[in-house]
Amino acid sequence: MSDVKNRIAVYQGNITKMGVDAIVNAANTSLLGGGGVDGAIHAAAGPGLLEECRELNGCQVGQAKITAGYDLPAPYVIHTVGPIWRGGDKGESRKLACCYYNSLKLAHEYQLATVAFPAISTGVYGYPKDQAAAIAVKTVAAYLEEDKSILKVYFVAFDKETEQLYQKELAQL
Ligand code: AR6
Repeated sequence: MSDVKNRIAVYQGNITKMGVDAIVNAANTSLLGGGGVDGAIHAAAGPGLLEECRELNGCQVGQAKITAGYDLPAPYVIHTVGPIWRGGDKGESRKLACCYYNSLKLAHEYQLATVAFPAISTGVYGYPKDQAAAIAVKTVAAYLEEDKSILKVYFVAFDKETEQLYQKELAQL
């Protein structure tokens, strides 16, 4: 796991500033924008992003779609839709893991080497932050073990608590 650990980093800050090949957006099924990180990404990318999203016909929970990054430093945005937390017995953990897995699969298909994730579902969608961090780190680590073409994954935490949760999970790898 040591190689995988070296390919994962935790950042606290604003994902729209990340100069990586792709940033991941925690979108909703319409892909037509919203609040939280979705709103921040659309605001920073400019109107071209929404225009391209209109052509995508939405996205299902756990799936991922890709667009250009427009005015963002990142040339691509991978849009994924996290599950809404409904108590934990409605397949939420599997759906959240799918978000990470399918986003990385898409990055691989586009030959992208560096990807930054926000803490999907942990804002408006109410997923418990500790459980979400565990799923995020474990799913990404397992993926990186199998796919050497992705060189680095950044977990971008907006708040200190989330950053510490990621650090704790990373230490356990
Ligand atoms: N950079 C990094 N992380 C951020 C940023 C940012 N600029 N802004 C917020 N976060 P949320 P969800 C963190 O609510 O729970 C939208 O309206 C935030 O602190 O953005 O998946 C969509 O359109 C939290 O830790 O996404 C959907 O309708 C994390 O990003 C719905 O919200 C996710 O919070 C999706 O809800």
